[in-house]
Amino acid sequence: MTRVFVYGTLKKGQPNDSIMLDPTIGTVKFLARARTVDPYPLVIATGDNIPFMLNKPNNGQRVGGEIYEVDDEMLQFLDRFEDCPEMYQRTLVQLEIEEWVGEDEDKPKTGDVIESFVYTTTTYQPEWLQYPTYENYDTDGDHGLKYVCRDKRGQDVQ
Ligand code: PCA
Repeated sequence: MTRVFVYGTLKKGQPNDSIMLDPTIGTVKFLARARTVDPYPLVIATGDNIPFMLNKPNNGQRVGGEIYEVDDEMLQFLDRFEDCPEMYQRTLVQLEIEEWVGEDEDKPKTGDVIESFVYTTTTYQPEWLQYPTYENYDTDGDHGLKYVCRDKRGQDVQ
């Protein structure tokens, strides 16, 4: 099992959350809500309004999200879904626990720091560094940049 921190469309209530809830893909356990220890720029970019956490720590804001434990099947699915390593790279990040909901015996406490994988990118356009940054991604936020869901042939599906 592997820990993955999600901060974008995979979070609960966001456009791709059904992936994390689909038992036919793999096994997933929701562990905690958390926030990155270091600030990172979380921007919304491309014509499809895709959220990206840029791999440029100490810029932007501390990013909020959810930590899951996933099996190898789900991890492989997520790597393909996130077009890793071309579009995103799966890197390690330090996270401060806000609320642990997992059942573990010696479960971390609020304020503890743990490490997890996260999909960040280094392959961004330089101008993305000028874009507004967000603490908590929401496709329906005031920014008006709603995520565009497309299938593999580029057709809008919503
Ligand atoms: N999906 C991944 C990375 C950005 C995105 O939309 C996530 O939710 O963490």
